[in-house]
Parts: sequence; C-alpha cells; structure tokens
Amino acid sequence: MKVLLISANTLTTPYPVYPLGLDHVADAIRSRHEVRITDVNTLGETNALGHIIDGFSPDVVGMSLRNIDNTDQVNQRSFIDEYLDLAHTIRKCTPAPLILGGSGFTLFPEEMMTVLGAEYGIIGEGERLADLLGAMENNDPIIGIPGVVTQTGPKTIPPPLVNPGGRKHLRDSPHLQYYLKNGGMLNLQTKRGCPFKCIYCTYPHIEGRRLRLISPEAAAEDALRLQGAGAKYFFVTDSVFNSDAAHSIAVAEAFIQADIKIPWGAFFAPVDPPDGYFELMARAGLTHVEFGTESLCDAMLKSYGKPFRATHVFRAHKAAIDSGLYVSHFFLLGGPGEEGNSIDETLNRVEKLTRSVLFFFPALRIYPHTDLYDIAVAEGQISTAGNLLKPCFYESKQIPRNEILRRLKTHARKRANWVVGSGGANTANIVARLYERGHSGPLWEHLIR
Ligand code: B12
Repeated sequence: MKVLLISANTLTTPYPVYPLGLDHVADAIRSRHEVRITDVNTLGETNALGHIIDGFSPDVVGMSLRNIDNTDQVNQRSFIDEYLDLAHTIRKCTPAPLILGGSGFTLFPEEMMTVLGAEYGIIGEGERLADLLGAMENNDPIIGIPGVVTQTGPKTIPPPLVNPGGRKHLRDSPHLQYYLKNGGMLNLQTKRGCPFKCIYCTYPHIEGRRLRLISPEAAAEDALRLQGAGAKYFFVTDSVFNSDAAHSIAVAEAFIQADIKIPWGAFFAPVDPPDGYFELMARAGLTHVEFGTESLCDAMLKSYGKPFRATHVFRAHKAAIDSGLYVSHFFLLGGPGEEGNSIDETLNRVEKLTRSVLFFFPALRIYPHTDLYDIAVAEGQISTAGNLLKPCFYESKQIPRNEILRRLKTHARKRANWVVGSGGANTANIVARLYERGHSGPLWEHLIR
C-alpha cells in the first residue's frame, strides 16, 4: 500500500522538534509498503499538501498528533483547530482512510477520533500500523488488533511492544533539511518506558512502566546516522535517561566507542549518580542536562511521588556542574499540598542551584490515567464525565494560583536564568532569529548565570 505519514506539529518553542516517531513507524512498515513522510512545517504554499497527495495517491494517510496543547498555563496554546484544518485539507484531496497516532493521540484517543472523524487510530506504539495495514489488505477483522481503534469499537489500552528496537533509517528529505536548518537538532531514543510513579505524569501511560532497552550499539549507530546527516546536536528522548543507570552508562560507552562528535542532551532525574557518572557522560558528548526536579521542598517531592529528595537534587546538581555540563532544572509548582511555606522553601533554596537555568511551570495540567486525575476527581475539581482535551490545571487548596505566580515573579525579577512557562511567540521569534544566524542546539545555556 502507499502510505503517507504526516507530522502535524507546528510548534517551534522551545525549538522545532524532529518527528522521530514517524521514522519508527516508517521503519516498521517500509519492507511491505511504500512510505512517504511529510511535515507541515515544510509546507510553504497553501496547496503544497494537495500537490503531494495528488502526486503520491496514498492508499492511507497517517497523521501524527504529538502535542494537544503546550501544557503551559501562562501562555496557553491549543493545536486542535490546526489539526481540524489539516484533516479537512486531507479529506478534500483524497478518499484514503485517515489513521491517527502519536503521544497526543494516545492521551486522548476517544476525543481525537471524535473531533477529527478519522477511520482508525493507534493507541501507543505506531509500529502496530503494520498489523492494521495487513488486516486492511487481507480484509481481516480490525477490531482486536492491539492498539488499533475505530469510531465505534472499544478504545482498549494495548500492552507495550516487547522489543521496540531502535530507528534503522534516516532518509534525506525536505523535513530533515528543515530541522537541520532550524537549530540543527535531531533526536533518538535509547529505551522506552518509565518505572517512576510521579502523580502528574503521562509517560508511564504513553510508554508503559517497564523499561524496554534498545541495545547501546544500536543507539550509537543511530547517533552516527544523525551525525552523518549533518546534525549539530541531538536530544535523547527517553522519559528519563538515567532511570536505568547501567544502561545509560553502556550507551555513553558505545557513543565513545563510535566516536560520536556532536553534542547532545537528555532528561535526567536528580538522584545520586554513581561515581564518575557525569564525567563519563561528558566524555560521551553530553553537554545539556535537563533535571526534572519539580520542587525543593521534601513534603512536595513526596506528594508528587518523586524518587528523590532535595539533598539528592543538590548532590546531582553539583556532580553535573563539576563535570563541566550545562544544567537546567524544571519546576512544577501548585500541586496537591502546595502552600505558601512550601513555595517559599523551593524558591529560596533554588538560589543554591548555581550556574543553571530554572524553568518554572506554575500549574500542573491534569491528564487522564494519572494519580493527579484521581485526586482532582476526589476533590471535586474535575468530573469523570468531563473532557480534558481543553487543558484543566490542578488548583492547590492552600494557595491560589495567582499568589504562586506573584511569588514566583517577585523572585524571578531581574534574573535572566529564571524562566516562567515555556515562553510565548516572543521566545519563538528570538529562537528563530538565533537559528537564522547559524546558532544551533537548545540555546538555553546562554541564560546561565
Ligand atoms: C522528549 C520530549 C520532549 C523534548 C523533545 C526533544 C527533541 N529534540 O526531540 C522537549 C523537551 C524539547 C519537549 C518539548 C515539548 N514537549 Co515534549 N515530550 C517529550 C517526550 C518525553 C518524548 C517524545 C518522543 O520523542 N518520544 C519518542 C518517539 C519515538 O515516540 P513518539 O513520537 O511518541 O512516536 C511513537 C508513537 O506516539 C506513535 N506515533 C507517532 N506518530 C504516529 C503517527 C501515526 C499515524 C501512528 C499510527 C502512530 C504514531 O508511534 C511512534 C513509535 O512508537 C514526550 C512524552 C513521552 N514519553 O512520549 C513529551 C510530550 C510529547 N511533550 C509534550 C509537550 C506538551 C511538550 C511541549 C509543548 C512542552 C512545552 N510547554 O514546552 C514542548 C513542545 C516542543 C515542540 N516543538 O513540539 C506532551 C504532549 C502532550 C500534550 N499535552 O500536548 C508529551 C506527551 C508529554 C506530556 N506532557 O504528556 N518534549
């Protein structure tokens, strides 16, 4: 079959993100089907998609829905209307069935099937498109294929694939060139899954709790592929890169062995690192450490279900800084139990995280399949009959959101390394201008004070 896969993501903050998921989907089906990937970021003229569809005549069209919104209560942005426009354009150009997938879709399959009126969707890993296409070709029953949903059938959450494997191809394409020109950043995955139990987080639902490791050699091969394609930087997209310290060490050693020369970054949990951990990472090319710290008040870390406490954060921070790495910390304020004192404790202790960038999100978005969802239902903040496609943010009973924001802004004043929210259109424009001038990578290191 001819399969057109479309990345629908137009968000360019904090920077344009290469649609890695579609490479994995394409890898899973390319031996039996003809696949083309198109990215809306590269569709300059109005009817460009029409021309692509006319020229290719796809038998099915897959739409990748990565972001539903920007999860930023301060500069809120939803992408549903854009997806609706895109789906209308596709429908005008071809009668081919529409198949939805992507992390955003996995969070809201029922809602997105209804809004976009697609024939099919795949919850979770899109490699299962191979099974759906096979059934379509053979006129076999669709209902019952793990992950595959239809308008009327059940929307059952599938078990994760046993062995996902790493990306195997990176074809030169207009969209690859777009990301190389706009920041030079590509990405790769070294494992799937997240074993942690953070109450607000969707990652275990999207990727499963059990870690499924990609071999360090395959990850290094993928990094070499990115390097060969001209990437100036890559991000390791694992939920938490050091959730399996031994595997992350083996990956770093494989990068050194493969002589990876480009810098990279990843998400880390600020837990006690093994001796020499960040030195090894730095030798393997790691330059940017993004710690999911969330709070510096132990009571809040406990409430969030985090697997570390503030003392661990300071030790992990020091280990990364001492290894010469750029360090950032992400904070989530206003969760269950947050009060004036816990906010002050976090904001005052943040000063100890020297030479870093601090990103603050002063509200937690409530997602289905999380403990925060159950807490919000029990507290009457949301109802199980409600629709969370339109973002709903948790409200602490002890401190109103505007008071959190006021305290945060008072502390953040004049500190260039304190960033509130993800930045709106203004940040996107600054980042775009820097990329035009030849800068590459995530760029937040320029804010370090
Ligand atoms: C890594 C990551 C980042 C990195 C990306 C770095 C980089 N250069 O790649 C950074 C930190 C930059 C980032 C930023 C943001 N992120 Co982010 N990110 C992730 C994360 C952890 C992994 C994404 C990933 O690459 N996975 C690996 C690939 C292989 O998987 P995948 O893309 O999901 O594809 C698989 C399936 O989804 C499916 N699939 C994908 N497409 C298709 C299409 C079809 C047709 C089919 C059938 C299947 C299919 O098959 C693929 C293979 O199995 C996810 C959470 C998660 N665990 O998934 C959040 C996530 C995607 N991010 C999210 C958000 C909100 C953001 C930001 C808006 C945050 C912000 N306010 O700044 C920005 C947006 C950036 C942008 N320009 O789009 C949300 C999106 C949900 C939502 N609320 O809309 C997620 C799901 C986290 C969450 N809160 O739940 N992110």
